[in-house]
Amino acid sequence: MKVSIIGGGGLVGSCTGFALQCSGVVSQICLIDANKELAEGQALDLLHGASLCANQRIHAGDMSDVANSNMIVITAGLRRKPDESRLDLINRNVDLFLTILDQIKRAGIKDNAYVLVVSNPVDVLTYLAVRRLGLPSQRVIGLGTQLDTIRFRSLIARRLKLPAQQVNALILGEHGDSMVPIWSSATVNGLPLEQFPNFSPTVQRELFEETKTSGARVIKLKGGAGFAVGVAIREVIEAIAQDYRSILPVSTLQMGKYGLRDVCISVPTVVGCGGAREQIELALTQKERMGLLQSANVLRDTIEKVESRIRSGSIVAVASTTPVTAHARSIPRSAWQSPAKANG
Ligand code: 2OP
Repeated sequence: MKVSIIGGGGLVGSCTGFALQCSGVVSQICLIDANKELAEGQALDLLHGASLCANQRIHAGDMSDVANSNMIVITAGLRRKPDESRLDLINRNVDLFLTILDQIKRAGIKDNAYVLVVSNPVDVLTYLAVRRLGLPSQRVIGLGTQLDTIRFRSLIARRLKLPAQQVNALILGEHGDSMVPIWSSATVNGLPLEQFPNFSPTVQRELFEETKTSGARVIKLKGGAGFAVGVAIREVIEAIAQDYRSILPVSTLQMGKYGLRDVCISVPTVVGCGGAREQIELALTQKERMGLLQSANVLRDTIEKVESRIRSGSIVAVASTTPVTAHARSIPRSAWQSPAKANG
């Protein structure tokens, strides 16, 4: 499997490359970036470790590499500021993302390729990719709450002094402020988490808050996520490459499960050969189900605003052959937010 990482010179993209190298599952890793020299440096640094990791072809490339790629990972985009929500980021990232989508189409993506969207706000950008790339929707997947879920499990393990790999707990919904913790099915090696010592409603609240703010905290401390998001991406790619049919909380176009349609959001999804093979409707508590619906409403609302901006021509893909720049024209938030909210 040839994996091309658009934004591969950056922190998320290069950590993804390293995670794929350490797992040895894919045969080729290509790093594409607006900053060509950075991509070359990251690829060379990875290559230097090949003799201890895996027999892979690792190199920097450009958008022409998309044409024979089996998996295209899009991590390019501007990072949030510590106090900025992922949805706030959309007014800075959409036209950059549309430019990337148009460049992928111009390069000629394979009909049986997969696209994994990581750039934020990932659910909205995944929806745009589904609608604009012309691939079957199952082959366009957003990282969604996969990263939030592994953070959630790791933080639960640390707080309750449990083995991290035996903690099973899900975050569903938006990869953002409206994400939903699914405590009702949380277990430790099959045993209900809520029966464990030191587990309490206060611990629940604190752990979820810590999970929800993890992205912003990492941005504040070190500028942005890298290691955890890299392994989160690797798990999705491995599930496809090996047809594991893993059940992962990734963002895909909803077809009716949980009453959700025409929105990309994270629900438990069987991921394997073909991409998102099936969405699984879990029995959720009333509170969890309401949280998921609310999350979908937040995303639908933003998608509608973005689509009307695209239709009005205020968000345009920069149709250019020059490499994607990482600095997109901003759309004044007030331009697409209702006046009442604009002062919010
Ligand atoms: C995060 O939560 C990059 O959105 C990603 O860190």
